[in-house]
Order: sequence, then structure tokens, then C-alpha cells
Amino acid sequence: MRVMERAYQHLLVDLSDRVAIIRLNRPEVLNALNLALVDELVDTLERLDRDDAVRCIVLTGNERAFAAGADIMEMAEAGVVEMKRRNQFRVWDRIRWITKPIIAAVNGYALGGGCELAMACDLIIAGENARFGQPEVNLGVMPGAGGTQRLTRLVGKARALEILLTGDPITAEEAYRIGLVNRVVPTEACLDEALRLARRIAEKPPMAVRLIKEAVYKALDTTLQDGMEYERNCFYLLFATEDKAEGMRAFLEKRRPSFKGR
Ligand code: DAK
Repeated sequence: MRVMERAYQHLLVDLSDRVAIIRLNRPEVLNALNLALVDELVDTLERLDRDDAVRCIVLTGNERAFAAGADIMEMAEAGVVEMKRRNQFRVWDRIRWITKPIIAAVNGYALGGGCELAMACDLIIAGENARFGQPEVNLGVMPGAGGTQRLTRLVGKARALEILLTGDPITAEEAYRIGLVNRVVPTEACLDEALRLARRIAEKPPMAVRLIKEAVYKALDTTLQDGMEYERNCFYLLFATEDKAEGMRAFLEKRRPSFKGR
């Protein structure tokens, strides 16, 4: 495992087998997402996205919390002008444009902005002790980083509204049942399971992985017909890659392909 040489304030970042691991690191406040952490996280995601040594990213917290939400201390005294001036959501939106797959490994609390951060990732592996929720309503506000939008798309109107209107957290099992997470594993196995999945994806041809991710997000944003055309053009594009030639040749030669990302 290579510790990525760089000074981080609120993150720990490692690289192993072409998988980057980002750990949120404000354990004293259950990884509450302050402005500095979100800035550092998004900058780091963008840097890893440009790094050819990285093919997949795992984002995690600790056993007690993935993240218990935006930092309430930082918002408590802020008025509307200050919140608008901070323009926090513009930073957050940049996560959407990361081209490499991001897997959230969630143990403990994933609440408010923490749940929104997990949903902004592409896949979620949950430990048995994970708790997902959008408790903003209990603070007199509402989600502001995708809680009403992504959650509704993921689990449907009725379930989303119950979670959003009560503010009550749901268990990992329930999150699995309603399609919010990919799978539930024992708490201590959560990161390993996410890494195992990430390493499998890291072996795949990077350009195909990238275009599959792009096309799936397109499906959430467009009509079926436009999405089908988008998919087809992505498919054709892959015929320009060396990895397509390698993948098909390896199949015909009955050997494992070795993808180069070209
Ligand atoms: N912010 C700041 N500090 C927090 C925090 C938070 N969200 N959550 C926990 N902490 C701190 C606690 O204040 C406590 O600090 P000390 O008292 O030790 O100094 C420490 O973490 C341990 O927490 P507890 O003592 O409360 O631990 P418990 O096990 O008793 O309870 C809990 C755990 C998770 C049930 C509880 O801490 C809790 O209810 N936390 C708040 C959860 C919450 O309401 N989350 C939603 C926040 S609003 C944005 C993106 C999103 C948003 C806004 C902007 N951008 C795009 C930038 C969304 C808004 C939110 O997320």
C-alpha cells in the first residue's frame, strides 16, 4: 500500500492495486462535513481522477461513522446571504463529473450530507451497523445536496418521503431492501468487501468502465430514445481503443486479457 505523499487536513489517502482509498478523518465529530473537508475531498477526487495509476476509488469513514452530516457548528450562525456566498453546493456538484467509479464503504452513521455523499458515489457497500437517514427536517431545514433528488430516484417517492419527512434513520438491511445499497456485510468486513469489488473493476478496460458510468448517469437524465443513441455512440467509440482489440483477441486466443487503458 502506498500512502499518497501529500499533506491532508481531514482525509487519509492510500493507493493499493490501482485502487485509491480515501478515509474521511474527523472522528471527534463523527466525520461532520465542514467546508474545508468538502473542498479537500472534491479536490482529491479530481486529482485521483486524473491519475493514471488509479482506476477505482473507495470512499470510507470509520466504524462509528461514514459521516454524520454537514457540520452543524458551521451552519448554526449562518444566514442566507452567508450560505449563498459560501456556494458550497457548486463544489459538491463537481463530484458528479468524476469519471472513475467511486465505491462508498459505509459503516455507522451516514446522515444528512453523509447520506447524500454516499448516494453521490456510484456503489455503496454497507456494514451491518450502518444507519442511513436525512434528519435535516429535525433541524428546521431540508436536504440541500441531493437528498430529495437522488434518494427519490433510488428508492421511489413513497419511501423517500417517509425517510425525508420523519428524519428517522434506516438500518443497513432496510437500505438494502429498498435498493439504496448494493449489499450488506459484517461491519468489520465492509472496507475489505469494497476493496475487493474495486479491484475487480480496476482490472477492466478503463475506457469501457468510464463510458458505462457515463451512459448509466445519462439514463437517469434523459429519454429512453436519447439514452439508447448515447449508449450506441459510446459503444462505437470503444472500437477505437486498443483494449477492445486486446479484449476480443484474448477471447479468441482463450487467454486472460491485459488492458492498458488505451
Ligand atoms: N455536525 C457537527 N458536529 C457533529 C455532527 C454534525 N453533523 N454530528 C455529530 N457531531 C458531534 C457531536 O456534537 C459530538 O461532539 P462533542 O459533543 O463530543 O463535542 C460528537 O460529534 C459525537 O456526537 P454525539 O455525542 O452526538 O454522538 P451520539 O452517538 O450520541 O449521537 C448522532 C450520534 C449521529 C445520532 C448525533 O451526533 C446526531 O444526531 N448528529 C447530527 C446528525 C444530523 O442532524 N445530521 C444532518 C446535519 S444537516 C452541503 C451538503 C449537505 C448539507 C449541507 C451542505 N454542502 C454541499 C456543503 C446537509 C445538511 C446536513 O447534513
